[in-house]
Amino acid sequence: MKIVRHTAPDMRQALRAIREQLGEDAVILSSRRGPQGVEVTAAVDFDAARLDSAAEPAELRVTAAPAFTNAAAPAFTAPPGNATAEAMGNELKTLRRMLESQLAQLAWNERSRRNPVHVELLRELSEIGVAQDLADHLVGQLPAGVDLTQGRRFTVAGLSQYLLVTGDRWLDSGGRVAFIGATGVGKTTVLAKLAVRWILRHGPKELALVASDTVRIGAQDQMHALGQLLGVPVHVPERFEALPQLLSRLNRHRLVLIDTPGASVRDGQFEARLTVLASCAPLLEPALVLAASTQAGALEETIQRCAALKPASCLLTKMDEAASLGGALSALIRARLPVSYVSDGQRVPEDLRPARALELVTQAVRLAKSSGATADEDLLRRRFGKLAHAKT
Ligand SMILES: Nc1nc2c(ncn2[C@@H]2O[C@H](COP(=O)(O)OP(=O)(O)OP(=O)(O)O)[C@@H](O)[C@H]2O)c(=O)[nH]1
Ligand SMILES: [Mg+2]
Repeated sequence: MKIVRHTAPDMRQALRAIREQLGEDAVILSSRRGPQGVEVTAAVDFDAARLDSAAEPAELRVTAAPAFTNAAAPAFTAPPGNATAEAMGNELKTLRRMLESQLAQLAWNERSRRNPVHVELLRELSEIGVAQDLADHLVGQLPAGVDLTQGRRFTVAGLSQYLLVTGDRWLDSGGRVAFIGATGVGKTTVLAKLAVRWILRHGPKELALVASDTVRIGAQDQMHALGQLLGVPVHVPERFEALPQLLSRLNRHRLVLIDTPGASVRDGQFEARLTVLASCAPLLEPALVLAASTQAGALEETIQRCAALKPASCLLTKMDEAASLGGALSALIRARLPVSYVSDGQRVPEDLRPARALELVTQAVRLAKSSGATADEDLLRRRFGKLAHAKT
């Protein structure tokens, strides 16, 4: 392997000099601007075996790390005479990306060789939908020398330890809960399920319902019909902004369930309502309602946009519609947001249960198995190889 470094007034001249010295198979390793122009490091004839060589100077080992084959390497071609600075910039970006990808591949191959159990577990966690940083963290915590079966147990136990749950506390001892979330996620349905269950356990006396959704047509009728059916009062604030005054009058009820209007979390109105809810802080407990069938990225956005409200917990709905659960669980773990209840169907009150961490994680594993999810090998290499490379 031969590595050279050239400084020239501009990239074109540097590349030409490298081609003349190393030939068409030269591979650009890095480039940077300096006081004398552009400094380009290039190499030819990589030798992968040298990567482990301790005798090689550290700096050289680092630059030599991308031992990619010539077939995979970008062919070295001199830029056309009229190439603009932008085109050159783009070419460099492409080269950089290719280089990073090769580094990731190397790191992944090395990891597979040294620790096949870790690699298999990372693959399985990806199939479950667990976020890459969390998967890497879990695998990084494994005791040395565990086999695959033990490793699986450790990662499942680790996931369920990180996943927080609240227990059945609203139905046990009451609370003042406002259900907040995007449109159609199941806010009113979980409210109805909890109301019915409370009555079955404690009777209707100490329960009050608040219908603050004055936005959606039929939302008020829905709440009044529920109140009538259960024999409990339904309170309606004059305007959403009057919610704090209304709540301060409802202090003899042990459980107050507050329905709020759904909206896109990017909607300005949603944000304005969050401000009102935040002003009710000591009078209510905000609970996010998140549909497990929603894409993990969208869940993360909802959690992030509602963070100022400091929700104490969330409810996971539409579990029965979710194709994968790992992404949702990762988002909750990352946000340290405890789950109170999970809903897995439309039936009131049957399809609701208090969240249990191990049960949720086991369900995520089962779902991945039954859907036959397979991790994309190339994606794994890029994700975990990149991460491993970044750590070196
Ligand atoms: N499959 C399934 N459907 C559910 C679940 N929870 C609620 N739904 C259904 O989802 C639809 C919307 O439920 P709602 O409770 O009205 O949702 P919402 O969040 O109050 O909706 P908006 O008030 O319009 O924002 C209804 O058809 C519910 O029956 C669930 O866990 N699984
Ligand atoms: Mg509703």
